[in-house]
Order: sequence, then C-alpha cells, then structure tokens
Amino acid sequence: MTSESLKPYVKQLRVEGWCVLEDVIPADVVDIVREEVETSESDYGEFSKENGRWARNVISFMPKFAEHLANERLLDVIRQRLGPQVRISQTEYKIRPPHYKLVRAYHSDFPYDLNQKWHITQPFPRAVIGITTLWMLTDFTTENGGTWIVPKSHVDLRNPRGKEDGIGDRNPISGEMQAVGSAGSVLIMDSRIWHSNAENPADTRRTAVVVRYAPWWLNLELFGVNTATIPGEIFDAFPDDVKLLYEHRAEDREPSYWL
Ligand SMILES: O=C(O)CCC(=O)C(=O)O
Repeated sequence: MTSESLKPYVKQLRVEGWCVLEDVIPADVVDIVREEVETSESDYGEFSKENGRWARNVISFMPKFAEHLANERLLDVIRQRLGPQVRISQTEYKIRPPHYKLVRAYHSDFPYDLNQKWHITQPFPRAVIGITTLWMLTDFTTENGGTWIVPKSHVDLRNPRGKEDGIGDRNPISGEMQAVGSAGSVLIMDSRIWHSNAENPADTRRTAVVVRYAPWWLNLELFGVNTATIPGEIFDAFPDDVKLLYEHRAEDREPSYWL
C-alpha cells in the first residue's frame, strides 16, 4: 500500500511522466556521497582503461552511494509503475563539467532509445517497462544543467529519434522544461519520456548519477558497460535490499532472490 504522502508523486509520474522526490539522500550525508561519486569517476576511468570497459560495474566504485538505491519511498513509487519485483538495469555517472556546451540531445531511455541496438520498436506498448532516476548530488537548476524534459511525452507515440516523426533530437521542443531540485532529491521519469542533457553555463559541476530500474522479466543481457560485474566482496557489503537490485551482476555469488 502506497502511503498517502507518496500518492501525489505516483500520480504525477503516471500522468506527467516525471516527478522529483525530495530528501532521498539525507542532507547530512549528501556531501560525502557527492565527493565519493566525483572522486571515483576517474578511478573507474583508469580501471576500465587498464582492464577493459566491461571489466567492473560502475556501482563497485561508489559503495556509499549504493546504500541509498533501495530507499523505501523511492522504491514504493517505482513499484507502482513497474510491479513489485524490480532490478537495476543501468548505472552511469552524469557529471556535467562547468561550461558544458551540449545543448540538447532528446531521447527516451532503454529499452526505448531508438539509437541503441537493444530497443523495442515503435509504436511503444502502453506498459511501463523502464524507470529512469537521476540522483541529484548537487542542486539541479536552470543555470547549471537541470535535465530537459517534455511532460506527458511518455504517452506520445512519436519520438525525437523516430526517423519518420520529423521532430529531431537536437531541437527545442514545445512544452519542454528543466527539472530542478535540491541535492539529495531524485528525478524519477518514465523511461519513455523525452529528455535531454542541458548545457551547464555555471562555473561549477552539476553532479548526478543515473540509475535505471526495470521489471524482473525484462532481458538485461544487452552487452556493454552495464553488464559488467561487481566483485563478490564489494557486493557482500551492500545492504540486503540493495543486493536484490544488483544480484544479477554479482561475481561468484549464488542468486538468492527467488529462494
Ligand atoms: O544528465 C542529464 O541531465 C540527462 C541524462 C540523460 O539524458 C540520460 O541519462 O539518459
């Protein structure tokens, strides 16, 4: 049963295709988590250069961040759209440096990104089969690269990357807006929603991590960095509810989810 306080978020996610849930990472730890994410990006880069891009799952490099991924309020909202059993399909750094220039590249996310090999074809089914979360580790504002979103586009059968749809992923789109929120909040989107990076004209970084959640039945063996594994001893240190979300990536560990 969803608590009364979460119902407006679930409704906004269903009707508008997005919402921002505040205080998912508590204010007293968000700086520590941000520092871990910012400093680990280069460690991850170096490790991957030496050992191969698919050698180690990115979440292995940010265990303090990982602790929050099964946040009860967040999972409650996500489960209202995906069903009770969910897994994490993809995790990626989304750190926009100061004066970052790319203005727009509209798309929907896995499994609806028409530029990826592993996408489903248009017209997309009405079922929700992906939730994208962007974890704000600095404030998101209109001045530092808050994500562009097009409300209600999750139910539009066209797509900015649809070859026949005449929209164009680099163009401004009518109704677009930037998602804003304070550090520790999470932007939750139906993965069909049209969204894009924004430029960051500020002198400071905009730091975030994208984490995509999928229903248990979706094939996640899509090759690429997101199928990289988590060393068993790092996985063992995750909280139990986070283990359930990443169990399919754990090295040398028996799956326990269905037992
Ligand atoms: O970093 C952002 O603001 C947007 C990221 C994005 O478009 C994505 O992860 O699919």
